[in-house]
Amino acid sequence: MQDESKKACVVEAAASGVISRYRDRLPVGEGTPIITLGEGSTPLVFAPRLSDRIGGRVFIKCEGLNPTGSFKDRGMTVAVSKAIERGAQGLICASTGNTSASAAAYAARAGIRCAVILPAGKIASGKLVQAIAHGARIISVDGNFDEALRIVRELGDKGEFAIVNSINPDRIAGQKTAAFEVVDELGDAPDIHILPLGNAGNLTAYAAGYAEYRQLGKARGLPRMIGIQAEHAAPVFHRRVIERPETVASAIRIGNPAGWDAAQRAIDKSHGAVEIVTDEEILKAQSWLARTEGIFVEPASAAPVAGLFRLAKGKRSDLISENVTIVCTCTGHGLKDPEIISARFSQAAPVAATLEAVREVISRS
Ligand code: AN7
Repeated sequence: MQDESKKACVVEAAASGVISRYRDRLPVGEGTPIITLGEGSTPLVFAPRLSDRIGGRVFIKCEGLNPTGSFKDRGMTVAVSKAIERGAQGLICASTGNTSASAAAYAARAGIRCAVILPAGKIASGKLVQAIAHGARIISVDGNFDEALRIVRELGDKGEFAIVNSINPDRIAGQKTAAFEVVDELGDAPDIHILPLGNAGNLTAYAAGYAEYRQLGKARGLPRMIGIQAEHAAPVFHRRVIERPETVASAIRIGNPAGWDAAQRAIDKSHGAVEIVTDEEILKAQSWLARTEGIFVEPASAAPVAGLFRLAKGKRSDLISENVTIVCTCTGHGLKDPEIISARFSQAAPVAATLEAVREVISRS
């Protein structure tokens, strides 16, 4: 009985999600069981004030609106479907938080186990709560993400556990669908695509998606791919491994990205760039975007917005002009990391529950 209800779920849900939408461009076949939570088809929102401020036409790809609140779900639906097809009984990943949240949810959906290896004390609370809620086995290590990923690599795809980090090519395949969506919506590729750079999978995925669509004649050009790193977690920018990366944007607190070479090639090929921003700029951009455009994203996702502010002022400002279309991927939802905001906010003492008292407080502000 239980098995039947599970099957019914899989079939029903396959009507939505990135595999259903872009099946012919993804490595799935007739026999692949589709594990989906309806990911993808996220809003591409025009940002009028951001456009004004930097002098181009800026759109935000709101990837925080995926089922688990980040872009990871696009790759996870493909990686988990393929893992199930190959007979995996469980998933394993290292994570700065979002991959583990996504893996935990898709494992639950598939009815298999999930083990996540996390840098102790460095995971935003919302992401940790997701892994717990979905029933993942959580292993905190006394080390950073790079060390956690090394352990996962050493464990390997042995036994029945499939690795679902972005070193798994099925993840990248799924994530390229975000570029398809951008072109499908804008009618062409943008001039610039800017996004955070952490383990350096997503930038490569977008570049692959744009290249594929150009080959199909759906886009005329390829955007410059611009990756943004946090000042003290910027191995690609500095061209060296950072042993102890630090940033308030815990999602991209990575010192030795697994996708480094591929991302660098994609950046070079597109005449793009890697830039850095400070933690202070990240938090300012996060707050600005929330208050000015109504879009609340996690700190890592505010990094490209901070990067745009820098770009518009700095020596590459020639890249931006009125007719330039820019897509900025905001990779994860602001609710993932509530402490970042709540730490800077102190709730005033309650007032009497009377009209006068409330009026008095409103008139003060
Ligand atoms: C919100 O979850 O690496 O450059 O383990 O969560 O493709 O790694 C997350 C990365 C950007 C960087 N924005 O993307 C993980 C993890 C958010 C993220 C990135 C991450 P990549």
